[in-house]
Amino acid sequence: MKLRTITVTLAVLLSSAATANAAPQAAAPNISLAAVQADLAQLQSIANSNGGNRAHGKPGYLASVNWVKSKLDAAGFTTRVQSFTNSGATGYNLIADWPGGDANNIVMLGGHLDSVAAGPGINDNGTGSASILEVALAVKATGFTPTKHLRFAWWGAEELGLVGSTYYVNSLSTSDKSKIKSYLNFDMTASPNPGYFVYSASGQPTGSAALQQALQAYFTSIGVQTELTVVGGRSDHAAFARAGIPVGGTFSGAEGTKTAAQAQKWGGTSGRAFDPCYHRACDTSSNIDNTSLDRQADGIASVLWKLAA
Ligand code: DPN
Ligand code: ZN
Repeated sequence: MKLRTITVTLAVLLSSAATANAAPQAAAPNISLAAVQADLAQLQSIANSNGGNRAHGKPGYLASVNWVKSKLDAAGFTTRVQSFTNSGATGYNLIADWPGGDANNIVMLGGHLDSVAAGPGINDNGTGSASILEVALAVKATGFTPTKHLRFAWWGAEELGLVGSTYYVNSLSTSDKSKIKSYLNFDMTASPNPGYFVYSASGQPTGSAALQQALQAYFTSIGVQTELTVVGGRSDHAAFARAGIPVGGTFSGAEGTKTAAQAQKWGGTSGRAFDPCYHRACDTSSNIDNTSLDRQADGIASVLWKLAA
């Protein structure tokens, strides 16, 4: 981390020396692992006091929305709760806009905030939810003034079939959709036996080579190998891809088994699932690989700063 910070700082100094009159570009912040972990502990505690889950239609879901929203409101985001009905229950998407930037040129980050009914959903998807929350809060904390407009979203009822994200995309006009130039999805970023997967541009109707490459470049910069994966219709980026919006994302693996070659490059245990607690009661705050959690959160910030500066 330290060496990388020094290298980045040097690169920034050199590039600002080369372009003496250009405005300095802020380097992406290092997202605090402790802060992301504290958010996961909070989501676990919300599940504990609400029957053990944060599922669509259950009180733990709305409590999760209200908690994330309060942190964003306090930081100065413009938040909106969009409700919808599914399976006889009201669901909610939380959308947060950072004021300013080019409203016709939007970079959007999202992940689902609901768990399955079987458990608290901490890796799936407390991790993506907490990571984009801390990246959003870092926008405020660092005084980042992006050229592009930033929008963050926490989706409801993903586990029932991408319901919230699909509802959101369908609620947009053609013109609203065309303003979203990139959608990045983070669903499971700290699987206990982690892989480092980047959504393949060629696997999506509108997978974006630029987004794929930006995510790959971050992992290369920290010396971590990646593999491409085709997530297809398994997470919320699919709703955006179907609407023609360029999508990308990362994933640390679910029920799939880590191969010997993958254990060789990433560590962990071959012949074992990336997340043996996927969709189970044991997907708790203990079901997390902290190295993966830390790298992924920093990577989200790195890519956002590059895309939006
Ligand atoms: N859609 C995820 C879930 O919530 O169950 C699992 C998943 C995430 C699968 C990302 C593939 C990629
Ligand atoms: Zn998920």
